[in-house]
This record gives sequence, structure tokens and C-alpha cells, in this order.
Amino acid sequence: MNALVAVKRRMPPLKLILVCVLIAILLLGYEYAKPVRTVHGHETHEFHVTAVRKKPGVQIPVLSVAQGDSVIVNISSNEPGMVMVHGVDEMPEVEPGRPTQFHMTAKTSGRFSLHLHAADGTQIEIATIAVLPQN
Ligand SMILES: [Cu+2]
Repeated sequence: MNALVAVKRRMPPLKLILVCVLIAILLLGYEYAKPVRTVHGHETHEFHVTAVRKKPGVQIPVLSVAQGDSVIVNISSNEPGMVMVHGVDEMPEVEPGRPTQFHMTAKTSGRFSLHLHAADGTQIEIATIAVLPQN
């Protein structure tokens, strides 16, 4: 009670309100950004990528997760096609203006190609999913 009165005396009300709003924004930002922990200690990672035809030498994104984690990739594409990681059953379709979501559980460590089989028969590399081994 005395501390609150002391704070009120030292700080004008507008400054106090601004500090409270700033703290609320920071707490909300942390809540939104922190990984979701499951009961087994694994995390759920959500990424946003766009499938575009890359020029030679241009790097594709690397999405790093740990073995056992869940992966959600939101994918936008300039071309229609089917999203795929070989060995994962889920193969959502995507088309321009209609993003899709790809889900997988990172069961095996290694580097996996997330790619688009475009409607014209070609393949577009979207990202590499790097699954780090669990200790
Ligand atoms: Cu494929």
C-alpha cells in the first residue's frame, strides 16, 4: 500500500499508465511467441513460408526443430500444387491466394526437403526441415 502511494507520488498518472501498457504488451508478446510445450517436453513449432521458384544459389529457409517436436508450416504459393515431405503421409494442396498448413511430427533426426509438386509437373523446394537429434 505504502509502495503504491510512493509510486503514485513519484510518477505522473500518464507515465504509470504507459508503463503498465508496455508491460502488458511485452507479456502478451511473450505468450504469443513462446513455444507450446506438450506433456512429454516436446515443443510445437509454427513457421510461415512461401513457395517460389528460387534462382540458382539462393538459399531456401531452414526450419530447425528437435526430434519429437511437432511442426506446423503455413505455406503460401504463387503456383498450385501438392506440398510434400517424403515419408510423411500428409500432402496438402495449395494454390495462389489459398495458403495451406502442413503438419508433421519430427520422429527421425536429419534434414528433410519440404517441397511443392507443382501442377506443371516440376518440383519447387520450399524449405529444409532440420530435425536435431534428441539427447
Ligand atoms: Cu515429393
